[in-house]
Amino acid sequence: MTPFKPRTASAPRPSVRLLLAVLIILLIAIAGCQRASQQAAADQAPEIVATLAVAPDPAIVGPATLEIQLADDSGAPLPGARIALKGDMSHAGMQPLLADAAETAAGVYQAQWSWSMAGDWFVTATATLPDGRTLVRRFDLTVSRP
Ligand SMILES: [Cu+2]
Repeated sequence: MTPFKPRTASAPRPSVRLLLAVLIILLIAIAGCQRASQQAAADQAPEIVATLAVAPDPAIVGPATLEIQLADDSGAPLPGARIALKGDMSHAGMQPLLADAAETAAGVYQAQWSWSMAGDWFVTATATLPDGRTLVRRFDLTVSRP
């Protein structure tokens, strides 16, 4: 037989619960931002030289080819990497452009692309190198109207 136990603590009032919910959402959002910025900063191969070339150049709205070249610190091409490209605009609220670059010659990686809007863009190249390290580089460029 279980004796009746009166509750001494009352349930939190709705305003307290709302405050807790907002606090939890904020904490999750802050954690998410920190993860995103850590990913962007995680370049583990600073001695590798990465260059971006775009065609057409200067960039205009519409179809384009993006080419990343990787070279080691002696200037030799670096083959065998896997490269993912992400294009973001400097203003908020746009879907990023995403593409994988395929190796077309030793150390040369190309992706088909389509600039969707004129303005200031930054392309983030994230490469997994043959030795397992991650290379992250950001390239800023301006896309014009055709
Ligand atoms: Cu835009």
